[in-house]
Amino acid sequence: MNKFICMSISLLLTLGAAAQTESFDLSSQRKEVRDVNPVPGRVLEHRLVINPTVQNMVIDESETLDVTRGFRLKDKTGAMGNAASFLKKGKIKVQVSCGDLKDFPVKPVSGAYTLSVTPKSVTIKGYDLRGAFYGLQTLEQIIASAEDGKVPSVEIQDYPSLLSRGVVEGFYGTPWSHEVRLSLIDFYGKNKMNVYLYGPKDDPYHSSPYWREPYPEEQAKKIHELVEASKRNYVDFIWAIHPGKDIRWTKEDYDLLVAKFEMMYDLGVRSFAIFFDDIEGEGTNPVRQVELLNSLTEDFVRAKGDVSDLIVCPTDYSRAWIKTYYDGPLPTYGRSLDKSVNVMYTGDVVCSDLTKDTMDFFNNLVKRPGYYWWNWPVSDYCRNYILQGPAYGLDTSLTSDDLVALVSNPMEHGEASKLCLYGVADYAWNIAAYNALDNWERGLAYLMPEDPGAYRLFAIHSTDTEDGYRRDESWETTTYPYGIYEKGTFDALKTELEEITTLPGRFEKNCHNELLFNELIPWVKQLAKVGERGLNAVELLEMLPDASVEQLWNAYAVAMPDKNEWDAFDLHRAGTMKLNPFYTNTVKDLQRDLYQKLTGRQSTMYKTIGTFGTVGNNAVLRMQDRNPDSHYSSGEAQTEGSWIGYDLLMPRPLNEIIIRQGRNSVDDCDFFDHAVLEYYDEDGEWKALTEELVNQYDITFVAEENAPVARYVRLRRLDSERKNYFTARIFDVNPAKAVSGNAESYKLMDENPSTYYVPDETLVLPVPENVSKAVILTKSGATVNGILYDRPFVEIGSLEQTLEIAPGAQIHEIIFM
Ligand code: 14T
Repeated sequence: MNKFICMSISLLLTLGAAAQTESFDLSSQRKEVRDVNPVPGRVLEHRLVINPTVQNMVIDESETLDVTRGFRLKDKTGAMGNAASFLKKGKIKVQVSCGDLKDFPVKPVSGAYTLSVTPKSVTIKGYDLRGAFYGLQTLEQIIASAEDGKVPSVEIQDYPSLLSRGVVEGFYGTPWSHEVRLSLIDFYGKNKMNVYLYGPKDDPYHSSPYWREPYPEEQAKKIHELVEASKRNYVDFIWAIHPGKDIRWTKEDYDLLVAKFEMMYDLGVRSFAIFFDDIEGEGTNPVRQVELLNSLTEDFVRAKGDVSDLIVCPTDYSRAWIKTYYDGPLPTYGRSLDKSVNVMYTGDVVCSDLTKDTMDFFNNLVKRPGYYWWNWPVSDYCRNYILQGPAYGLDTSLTSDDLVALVSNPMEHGEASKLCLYGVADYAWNIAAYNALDNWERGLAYLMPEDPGAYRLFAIHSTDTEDGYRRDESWETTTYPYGIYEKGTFDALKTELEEITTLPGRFEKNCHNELLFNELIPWVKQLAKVGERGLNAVELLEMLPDASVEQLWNAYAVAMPDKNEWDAFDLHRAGTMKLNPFYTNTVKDLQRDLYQKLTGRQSTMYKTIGTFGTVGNNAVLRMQDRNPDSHYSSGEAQTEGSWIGYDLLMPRPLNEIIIRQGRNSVDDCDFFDHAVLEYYDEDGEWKALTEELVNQYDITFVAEENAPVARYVRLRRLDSERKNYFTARIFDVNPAKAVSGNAESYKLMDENPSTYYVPDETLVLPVPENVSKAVILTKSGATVNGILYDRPFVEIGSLEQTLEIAPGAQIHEIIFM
């Protein structure tokens, strides 16, 4: 034994002493669902539903205004005609004016207003035109809350927590359509958001290759229309440029950039941003970036006089890679960037919670309060999900001293992002009062008033990303592990699953926003499928106490999804935290159980165990499929003591272990660059199978003679600076051998009924000696020795010298006994 092995073992003994009881403690691995922060807040009763939540409001229920009498607008601002068009013509006077609010307890900031509803009239006073406009938005919502045509008297004083609140269209993928953008701009106005930062990564005139070029006429016209729509909604349309991929720090490129800004100015744009995110090379030079921004502030912003302060997204936009030394990019910004320039920041990592700690860290470097870019509900890194959960992870003790702005980067599905933005708007307007759960409930009713229950039932099961920015999901649903059924246990779950299967029909009938419907429906349909599979799981669990192996396999196989169904699910994943795992876990345990009952032996359906919350996910199968093109990702950073491995279900000789770490074996960052392969021996200790492995993606262990026998194996990380995720393409223990010429045919006799193989030619298998029958577990039967067995569970009592299986059958396992 070399000294590295000795060292690693002694290290282990000290670290792991507590866990080394007689049997390895698996309780932490048995949790049904990984921990994520729960959604904060609680549902409230609202007489008036107003979003965003107003700062001060006093309702007097003893008096009411009869809104059916209609309204007559007295608009002293002269600018509210359009904004007040929701008022039905009639008698009640609505006076709107603008100006000083110093007699009221409101912050004197753009957007502040007061509103008074008495039994006779309505009065709105805005701090500015935006404030007057916001007063009208509040009034519209008050009128919509009328019961029997009446609303109570109410006094409101209102103003925003943050000066800038809104959206950055900053994702990769298909930019929003013009129609969706216009619909969103109206939504911003209604929800008192005042920023629309235009920066879709895949607009070539925003980024390379054409950031220097004018927009083609058709697109220029549309941008002008967006500017106009934004004005009507008191939204600042901010046009961003992303020049860093190929910018040269020359006078020529500077002039071209100014010329592009001039073109955008001519289209009506009055606010500008420069994004230096996701670039490498010359463009990242912070000294040059600062020179550019300072010059632009002088020569363009100040020279024009009617252009807003610039906004920059630095290359160091996330704490994960921010360099804090003196010459680092952000300290350089902090010292030399013009104080008027706002600096964007995404928090601790790319997609992360907004906290006091993270803002303090950033603000201290850039010497100004940051402009927060919240990477939620963006789904460009997980495009097969549609995120519909509550907006949470936003610290409600923050103030405008901590951040100047909050902009959310949404999904490429603009309409389906509104539910999340309803929360972002609420938080940014009134931080201290923000109640994530209550906001979400209100948002559902606002966006699908015809059937909020249907939207809710879909949304509550479509929130998490599995290995991205984790969000709580299905938090009201209880699922059950294998084998604990008692009569009555499943009633609530069954009822909910049944209701889920009806969702596509309910959306077709009740989701009258066609754009929203089109965005959601692929996921709604897949969730309905999850519901059907869940009902099958309930049925299997109910059968379990009394049914035979044959009956159970048949009931499972009949409903078993085929590959096409799983492929379709992978494109539109929903219910991934609880509902889908309920089915897949039930089925996995059933397969293990049936195999064991049939053969008296444990299957080779090893359980993945380890320190990562994702080891219970189905994604672990991607390192058990022998396919180097698919991989499992931990979805969370590795740390000291991270490990991943298998419970082999019983002590087995460890003949061969094959691991391929990373997404490739050359330069992937997501692997253990210092590790050791270990087994848990009968003395209750982890012992090394290899020496310490440094920078080794490909690990192959082959026992020489006397293979060690163990129930558990693992790859454990040793000392390392690495903070990346862990990924692996392959992690196999004692891989089974092919039984025919086709490599995939190992699945026929791998003692694993979850894998299957469909032979494409007649399969001839020698029958071993001393066996009296064969059981073939199939999806829908097979032709064996010329006889058609048309049930999934195929039992052959009288055996010849060979088994001849006709091609085309989906075969999960062949068992001789
Ligand atoms: F500018 C930034 F603040 C930012 O977040 N940039 C991109 C953004 O466009 C994208 O939508 C977002 C979410 O995927 O993350 C940033 O893009 C990344 C970040 C990464 F860490 C792209 C690849 C990465 F590896």
